[in-house]
Amino acid sequence: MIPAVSAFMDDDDAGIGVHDDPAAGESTHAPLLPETSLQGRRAPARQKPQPSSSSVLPAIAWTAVLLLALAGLVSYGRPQQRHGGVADPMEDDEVAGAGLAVEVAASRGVVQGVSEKSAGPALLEAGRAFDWTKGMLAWQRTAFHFQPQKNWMNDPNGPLYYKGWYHLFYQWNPDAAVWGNITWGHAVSRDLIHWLHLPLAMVPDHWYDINGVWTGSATTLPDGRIVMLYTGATEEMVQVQLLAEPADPSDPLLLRWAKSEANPILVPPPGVGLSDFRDPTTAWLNPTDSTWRITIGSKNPEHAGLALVYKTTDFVHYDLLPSLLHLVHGTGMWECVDFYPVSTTSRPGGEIGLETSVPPGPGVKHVVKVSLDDDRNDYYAIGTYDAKDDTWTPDDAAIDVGIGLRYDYGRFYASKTFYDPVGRRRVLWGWIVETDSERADILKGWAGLQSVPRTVLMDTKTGSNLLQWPVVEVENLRMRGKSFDGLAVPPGSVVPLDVGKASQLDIEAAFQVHLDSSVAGGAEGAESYNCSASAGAAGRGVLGPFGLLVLADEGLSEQTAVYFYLVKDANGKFTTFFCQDALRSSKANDLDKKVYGSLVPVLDGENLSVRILVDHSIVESFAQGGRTCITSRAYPTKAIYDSARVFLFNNATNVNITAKSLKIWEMNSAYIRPYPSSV
Ligand code: DQQ
Repeated sequence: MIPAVSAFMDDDDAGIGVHDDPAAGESTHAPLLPETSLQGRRAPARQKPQPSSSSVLPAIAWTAVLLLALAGLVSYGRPQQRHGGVADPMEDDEVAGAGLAVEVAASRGVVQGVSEKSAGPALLEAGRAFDWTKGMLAWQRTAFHFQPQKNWMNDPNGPLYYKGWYHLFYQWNPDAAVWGNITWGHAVSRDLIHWLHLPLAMVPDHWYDINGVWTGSATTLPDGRIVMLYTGATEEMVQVQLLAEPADPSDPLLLRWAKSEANPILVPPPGVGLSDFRDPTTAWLNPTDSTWRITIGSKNPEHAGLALVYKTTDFVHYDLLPSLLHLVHGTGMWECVDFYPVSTTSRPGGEIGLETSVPPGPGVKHVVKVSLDDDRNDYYAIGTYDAKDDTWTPDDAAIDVGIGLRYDYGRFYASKTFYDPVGRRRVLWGWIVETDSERADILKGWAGLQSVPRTVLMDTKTGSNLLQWPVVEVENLRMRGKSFDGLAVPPGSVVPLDVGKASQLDIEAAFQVHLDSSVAGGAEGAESYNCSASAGAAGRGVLGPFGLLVLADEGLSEQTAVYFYLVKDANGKFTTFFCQDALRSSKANDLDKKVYGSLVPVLDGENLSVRILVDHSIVESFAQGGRTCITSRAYPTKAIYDSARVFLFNNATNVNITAKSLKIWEMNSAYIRPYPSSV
């Protein structure tokens, strides 16, 4: 399932050179709704919708979808004109907030029972507010990441596949570009890339969810029915669990949702805080008694994060089980818990994802993921699910959930997976927060992105981490590609790469590190480096940093660096770090700019490899086939539109690097438009 990063790494003898990639050029004309492909790299074959007696849309709805598709066909096949028609920043250099008092409210989340949701007013202290022009702000909107047409978006909710369509719901504020008034936005796709925005799925209209239709998950029952469980914030700001089902199961678009008469189906149990009880998971069948289980995150008075387990047969009545699925001291409130099986055996045709109810046993481990409210990062651990007592034990307690591995070492939160029965894969979405100020969000009129959907698999080579990789359909957006083979990057050098437009890119690079045995190892070894505490790409070490600069201007006054940094210890052992440096990503100061990153496992004989998706204000990076991932935001003021560039760099003092292979594709824009009736 994972596209082989090494597919083009074998041509050892390829000389230094730059050439257009002919295959890449073929995929310019990506599909429109309603089409799908799991092949990647090529425009998929056209596929008609397949209505069956149980899946026939009302005639009007189908007509509307087809009209929309036709309209899209006319406009597609060339990079989309976007950003409100602003083709060049210099066209629109009017200062966006000129003469406008932009009110930034104090924390709303905390008052309403969840934590603060965005970079707060602190970014505006001491007169840091930058004069963003309309052109700069318009450029920040992404081209192939899912985002609503306007306003605030946070967590992905209830992803599912139903009668030919992928459904994505999300936390949305219909009224403003800041968190609040939370409803469920809804969009559908044939291929996880191109989306139709649908009418709101659920709005706060009952006493039990009047303060917010919060996060939830979908379960597909064996007979095909969909059950949606979600959290409601009541009139009294109590967190309760709620049940909804499609009002018309024959509608593949699932336009209308019926909230259960039995709501609320769960209230906080004794001993659980009224605002510490949220985000029910997808249900799984316990094999010991063939009844359903769900888990819900919470915390105890000692500040341990924990996951409660409930048993149900009908999704209306529930029993709280005596044991917790898991608890970790000191981790605080667990939001958006996710729990799913992964296959630990490698298969000749490629690894596959597992459906949520696949029971524990040989070749199956279970992942627990939690979103830590304390630090707003998503942590996971791999372990064993004991179905007899509904408990889970991590493989390695030293990297237990909440204290060890993260899905992403940048900005990635409140994520959720679902099992895609068509692709036989587990797909992950995460909410990518803004790192600009709320003032800028209000000026630009939107805030929040979803990551590209990622397949999630066990890394059967290391046996100790997951692999995340953009779903293969992303490759259908690749247009003109360029290959650069065997480029030498000596210490202290910056190598420009002529790739044309550089705001929408898919980059795959493999580096050879020419290690000289005379390089002395440091006494502290791996302890001596920490991406976040370092000076980033500007800090020179013996064996790093080296990698790529994206969203850089010609003079390198703005740049986002994606890089490796090697450390050799006194015993000659190497440790590899993978980092992303946003410190110099923009000249503007009203931004939260950091260096992100962590260790990345590199096995004997492996090159260092990275895939980078650049999409305007987001840079998503995957090292070593997705063992370590970093997503950061960038809001350049100069490196935008035609001024965005890409460079290789090596800021190490004592190591020669060869970019053994490097491919860079310009990416088309995804087709993300409203469903006609929803405007
Ligand atoms: N977002 C939702 C909550 C969840 C939090 C509210 C995580 O249900 O815990 O918008 O970002």
